[in-house]
Amino acid sequence: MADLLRLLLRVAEKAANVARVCRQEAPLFQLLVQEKTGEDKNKKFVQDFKTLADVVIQEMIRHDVRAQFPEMAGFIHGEESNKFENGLGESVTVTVCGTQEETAKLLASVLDGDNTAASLLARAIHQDPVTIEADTDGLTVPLSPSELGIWIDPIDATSQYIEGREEVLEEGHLFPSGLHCALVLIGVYLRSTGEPVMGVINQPFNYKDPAGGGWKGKHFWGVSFGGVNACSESRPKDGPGSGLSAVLSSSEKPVVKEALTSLCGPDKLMYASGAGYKILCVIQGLADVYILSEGSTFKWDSCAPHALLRALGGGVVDLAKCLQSNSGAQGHQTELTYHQPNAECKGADRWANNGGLVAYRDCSQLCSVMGALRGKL
Ligand code: 2IP
Ligand code: CA
Ligand code: CA
Repeated sequence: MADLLRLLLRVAEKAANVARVCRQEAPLFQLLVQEKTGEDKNKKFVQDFKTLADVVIQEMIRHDVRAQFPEMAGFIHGEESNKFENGLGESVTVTVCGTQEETAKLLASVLDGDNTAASLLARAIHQDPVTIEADTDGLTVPLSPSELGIWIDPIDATSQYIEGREEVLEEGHLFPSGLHCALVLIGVYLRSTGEPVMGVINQPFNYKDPAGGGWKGKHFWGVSFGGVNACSESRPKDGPGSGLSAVLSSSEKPVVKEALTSLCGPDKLMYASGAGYKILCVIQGLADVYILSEGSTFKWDSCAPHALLRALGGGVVDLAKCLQSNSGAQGHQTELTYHQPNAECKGADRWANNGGLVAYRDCSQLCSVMGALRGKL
């Protein structure tokens, strides 16, 4: 497991490099944006963007994991399909080739023959990233790659990534929107039960080097299985007597906003972009809970940050199931799982977290939220 973790940290850093390169090269970035259509469209947005960066990153992660762990090959899933239609209406299957030159050639066909852009991208894909230090010493988990599957969201909060507003982050503060909301999410689950056991999050735009070196990223990881819990983040300390704080999507239903305002008070209710970023806020203690009453997130959004929350003693539950269950909020039956599709749905919706969700660090806080929402939805 430590081997897999080290690989995922490395490949997530490569992914972050690709995401940065795509933004830095303005003409490249313009080329990359195209609209999603058909069943893969995330219903939530009138316009949802699929970028070549997304497709390329996902394929790169798939390629690197498959190379080191061939037994995982059929179990590396992600948000994107590897079919990309270029400006000429030609459909190209994006794959990462054995060499940088071959990859550049293939990408040039996607990019309508733009060799400069294709070479830039191929270089980022094949470049060795800086070594990522993770204190994984002594991390022994009795799981083999043949028991595991992977969910990838190559870039979460695409809209923020595309809009590209720059924020200077301050320690201990949640910033509602901006480039920092865009995250690379790689989650690992157990094929037999669907429980999330490992997660890697890379935030490609964490801060801008004041010396002009461009954007620098930050990474986070967690492992949680059978009594072993390890995480790059430590459990935030709760302030004395400070009340519950919550983060929501700005498009959340008024009834949920009202119930949470009563529970937390207006000052402790916050809004932020990005499903992954909101769960990261709970991991970092910038909010205590994240509540979403709609099925607008997917397995690839929640798997990685869910594993980190579990490593810290929290979790992510299915809100609808939790509201129905008589046993209260506790009990693992209501935690989100990652191995089974919604059989009645089509396209991306097969993997939607249909019942909504609540991300939490502390079970008693989850109970308070359920108490406030019961009978209201
Ligand atoms: C999106 C993204 C959005 C989120 C939505 C996700 O993923 O995280 O920000 O909506 O649920 O599916 P909101 O910001 O309102 O929570 P992607 O950007 O990968 O499509
Ligand atoms: Ca997403
Ligand atoms: Ca995405």
